[in-house]
Amino acid sequence: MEIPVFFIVPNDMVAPAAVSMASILENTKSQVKFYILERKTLPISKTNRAKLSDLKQKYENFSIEYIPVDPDDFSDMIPPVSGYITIDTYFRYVIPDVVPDLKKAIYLDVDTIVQGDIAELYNLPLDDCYVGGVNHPKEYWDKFPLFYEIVSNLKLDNPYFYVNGGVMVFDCEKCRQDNIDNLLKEKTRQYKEKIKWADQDIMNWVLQGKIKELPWQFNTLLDALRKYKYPKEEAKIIHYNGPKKPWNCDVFADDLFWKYANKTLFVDELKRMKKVAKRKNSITYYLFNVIPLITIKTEGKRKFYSLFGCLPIMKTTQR
Ligand SMILES: [Mn+2]
Repeated sequence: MEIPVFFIVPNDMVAPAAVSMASILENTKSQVKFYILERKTLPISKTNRAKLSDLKQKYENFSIEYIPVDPDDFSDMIPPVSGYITIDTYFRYVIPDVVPDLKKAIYLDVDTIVQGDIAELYNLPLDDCYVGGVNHPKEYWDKFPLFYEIVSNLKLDNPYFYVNGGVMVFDCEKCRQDNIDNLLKEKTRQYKEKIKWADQDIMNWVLQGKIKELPWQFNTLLDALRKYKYPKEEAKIIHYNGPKKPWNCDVFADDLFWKYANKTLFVDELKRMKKVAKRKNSITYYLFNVIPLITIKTEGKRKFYSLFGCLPIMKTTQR
């Protein structure tokens, strides 16, 4: 049995994708086939391809196929609200179609770490559904006003079922039979003014009633671990969702990310990315041009002020 795993990878996201791939391979004995959906207009560089192939030095149980997707096919779909999501997110729609004989396939975001056996996810029954996904933590509905606003805007039959798009399993055969790819594209164009979270909104809304709920362990969001204390050891797939990533700042449970990053040729690049991002988010004012009087660090909506580069004095949160 070969397990098909899809990633959407712009050339500047190859490094995190490699980390997720290494984590999969480290924890399964199954043969894995990676399908990398790349931008036709900006394909993955030769250097990056070579660095990905280097995973062969450590793992034998995989192969990679690159599939170019034309972003122009999605250009009339409105760009999603959150700045860190790009138009490539819509590439998910084509997964059931691009490899015609696939029965079933897994999709993963590049910001995931798989610490369980990927075969377990692949073997979960989807019953008669088009896709399987993990619902958001129940705490989101009470404690996250923006989330509540976005989800209620969709007027779902069950307003408490809205799966996260970072980990999905597709019944490709069934999707092809009912031409789901086209339906999703059509609805995205039709309702583009209404949707906030891109294809995730559309899939939850268009496919409602035909989405199989998968256990939380297969897509454990960062907040579930950090704020709501879901046990980290039980998470089979950790999803560093949101704008803060292990490669742009310190985030909860990023030790796991770096553990697998160390198994790839991308580890130095990732460390560099983080350094650059941290520098960009920090500004220091000097007294007499030599004494670092005050440093302001920005992390999302929060700002941290410190004196002399080390004494924390104040924290502000923008609402
Ligand atoms: Mn993600």
